[in-house]
Amino acid sequence: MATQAAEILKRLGIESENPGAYSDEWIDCAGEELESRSPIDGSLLGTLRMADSEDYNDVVYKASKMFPKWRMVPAPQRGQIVREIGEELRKHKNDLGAIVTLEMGKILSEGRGEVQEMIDIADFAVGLSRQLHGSTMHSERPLHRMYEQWHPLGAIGLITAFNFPVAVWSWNALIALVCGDCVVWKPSLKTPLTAIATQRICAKVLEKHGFAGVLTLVIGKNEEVGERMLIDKRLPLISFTGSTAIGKRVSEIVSERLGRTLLELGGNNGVVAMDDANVDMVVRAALFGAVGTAGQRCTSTRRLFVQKGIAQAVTEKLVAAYERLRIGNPMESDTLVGPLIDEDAVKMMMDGLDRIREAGATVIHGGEKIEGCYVKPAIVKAVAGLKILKEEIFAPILYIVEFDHLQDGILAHNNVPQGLSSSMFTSSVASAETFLSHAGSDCGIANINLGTSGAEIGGAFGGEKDTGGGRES
Ligand code: UN1
Repeated sequence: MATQAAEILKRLGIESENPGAYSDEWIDCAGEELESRSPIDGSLLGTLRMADSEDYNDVVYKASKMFPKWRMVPAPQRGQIVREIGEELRKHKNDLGAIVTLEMGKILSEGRGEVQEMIDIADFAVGLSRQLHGSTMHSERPLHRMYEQWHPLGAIGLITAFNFPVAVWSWNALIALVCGDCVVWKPSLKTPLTAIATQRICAKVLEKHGFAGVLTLVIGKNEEVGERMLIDKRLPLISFTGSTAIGKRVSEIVSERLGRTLLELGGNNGVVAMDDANVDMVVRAALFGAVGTAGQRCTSTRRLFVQKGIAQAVTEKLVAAYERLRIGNPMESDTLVGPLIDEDAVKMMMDGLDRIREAGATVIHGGEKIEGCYVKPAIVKAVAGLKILKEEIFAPILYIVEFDHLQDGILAHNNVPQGLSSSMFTSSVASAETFLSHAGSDCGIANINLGTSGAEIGGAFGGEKDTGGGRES
């Protein structure tokens, strides 16, 4: 793998040592050194020097200084620049997708899929750049005209997570760009090289047009960067993807200064499978939803509620499908499950399984450590109402819970603090409509006969309750 990785990194301009921030040019930062190691085999992909608080200040200063200039560019022209960014991303799709896989560990088709999402959102943003409509209304005052117009906010702060190191950036950044905002990006410290590679590709386009500083990057520790962003009045909006616990803190601190937040926090997504569902479809969707991205999506399926009549068939088929899972190197095309992000994540999963057993649920398949960051995805048999079901464990653990009637299924499904994504499998229009109605799923996203994971460009992405209520893309 070493030579393959080296070639990909080189083509993306990643060196063995890299600068950790970009304001309107790359900055040789003064912070600590950070190593990026692949979860695939622990190999060192590269190092970088992180930003300290002065580097951070420099980045925000440049982005804020660029804002008055950028906001005056007509939106359709901003859109043309985003179109060029999309074209550059098309050219680098395979390499950028591969670096996502090397650094984050998701399988190659998912790594490339993420870059495809960036390309799609670029296209979407180009269209939007000619459609930043506002309404006009009749005034009650004579000879008076009244209309709404959307204005840019400023430089916005964007804090992204390791599990979608590039797609979520693009959902926010490329839309921000057509709206006339600048972007200060703090990526996860677990995927810094992916961020540097993305920044290299996209900043070049802006530099060419004289707009260096519209998209900026600052990689640094929470104390030096993350915490400063929250209190920084120069960043009127903070978009944050991550855990509910940290998201609450983000919300509190940013609201304290009357800033705005866009939060995309924990999910604990459930599928409700009715007796009249297509069993094979349920099995396929639950499998992909639970083990895809090794269970590290905020949209991963974590709870499968099955009506009594098909419970046994679904369980048996699912166990059989788990037995055939190909777990291994995510760079190889026949692998379905790659490693978890790091050994801490493995430990978190094992601790989670211990607590699940203590709570009285039964692990009926998998759940073992393999080696390094690799694990066997687990299936757990549980009963509705168990407290641990309310917790998001960020690992491939799927609960199967039986229920009797539609209403019991929906109640059990909604009985968690989180509210991101949900699905029902049924052939009954009445059941489907109930699930989609306000008497049904309480999540931001509700699907019928389709799994919980996966986001589609242009459909507002986000959740209710402890997921934070924000909408992206
Ligand atoms: C998807 O399921 O395709 O952290 C998108 C996450 C989300 C993105 C999920 N922010 O998993």
